[in-house]
Amino acid sequence: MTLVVKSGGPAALAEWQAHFAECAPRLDVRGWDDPDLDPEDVRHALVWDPDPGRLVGFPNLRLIISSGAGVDHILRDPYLPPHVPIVRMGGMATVAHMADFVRLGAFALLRDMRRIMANQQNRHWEEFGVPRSSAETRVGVMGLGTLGLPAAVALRDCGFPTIGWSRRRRTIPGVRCYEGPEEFAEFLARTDILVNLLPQTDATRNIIDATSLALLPPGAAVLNAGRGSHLVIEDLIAAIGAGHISGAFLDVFPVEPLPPDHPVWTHPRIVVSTHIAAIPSRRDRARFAASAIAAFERGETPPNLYDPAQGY
Ligand code: NDP
Ligand code: OXD
Repeated sequence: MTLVVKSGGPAALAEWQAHFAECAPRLDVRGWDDPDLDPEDVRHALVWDPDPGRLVGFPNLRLIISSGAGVDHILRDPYLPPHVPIVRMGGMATVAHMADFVRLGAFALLRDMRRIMANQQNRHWEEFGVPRSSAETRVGVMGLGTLGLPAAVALRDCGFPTIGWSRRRRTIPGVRCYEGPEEFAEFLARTDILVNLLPQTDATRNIIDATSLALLPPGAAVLNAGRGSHLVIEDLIAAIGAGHISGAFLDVFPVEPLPPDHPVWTHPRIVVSTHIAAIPSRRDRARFAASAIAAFERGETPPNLYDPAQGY
């Protein structure tokens, strides 16, 4: 069975092959641009941002596995074969990395890490306090799925009073959960640090805009690890300029790589990271992909299946 891989570029292929050889030795792992690849042989594809029109050229393709947790980079292909199921990257490593990242982001916003780093860079000695402790800072997590729910639990366990919001109501001990558009304003009004872990869908595009930012309490901050399309950056910059929002930690952007002249790179109240919130090792991803393929080939429903009806 042939698995074609497009993730990490040609330089990563040998590493993918070595990891799959360990956990799925019967898979024939080939590169995306392998000139000897017979398209008829391809049964599975592990991809990040596949070139539009390429996947439909594998007539026997049975399963697509996203090399990341989101699938927007796959869905943008207008020729995507609609009958082929898509598995989103998952597994404990992705969950653990994201939980670490939201803890980092929440504490960085709480303690104004951007200012600490700027002072170090400028050799500027400044004694400054922060308005509240973690126990006094309410964190609200948007999206309580594979990544958002454990992230909310991790934040709760760090001592932040934590709430969550999702499409359907979730139940998480110690985390008050809100659901749907009708409870969104109440959720925002009780959130000092807004953590976004939503998927990109028609319903979530631009969800953090001037209107929702205005519903956050004065001094609130934003951590966006979902997608760049969730946040209207101009509205965020305006809300920071107006003094309503105290700062932001942004990991994802509408255009990636973020263009060098983009104003957020140097904004004194915004921390920029480069879409690195949850990047499990290739070994972990190969193991997850191999287990999804094995489940699929046994006729079982693989984990983390994309639901076209919901769009995520
Ligand atoms: P899941 O599909 O498991 O969870 C999605 C969550 O969002 C669910 O709780 C779902 O609600 C909720 N949701 C979806 N649509 C809406 C809506 N319209 N209103 C309210 N809630 C909604 O996704 P994951 O947790 O695996 O991943 C989330 C996203 O994180 C990815 O799509 C990707 O964009 C991003 N990501 C970013 C990474 C990074 O490095 N920055 C790494 C990995 C992922 P319900 O529970 O009711 O279904
Ligand atoms: C993503 C990822 O989907 O990096 O953003 O996994």
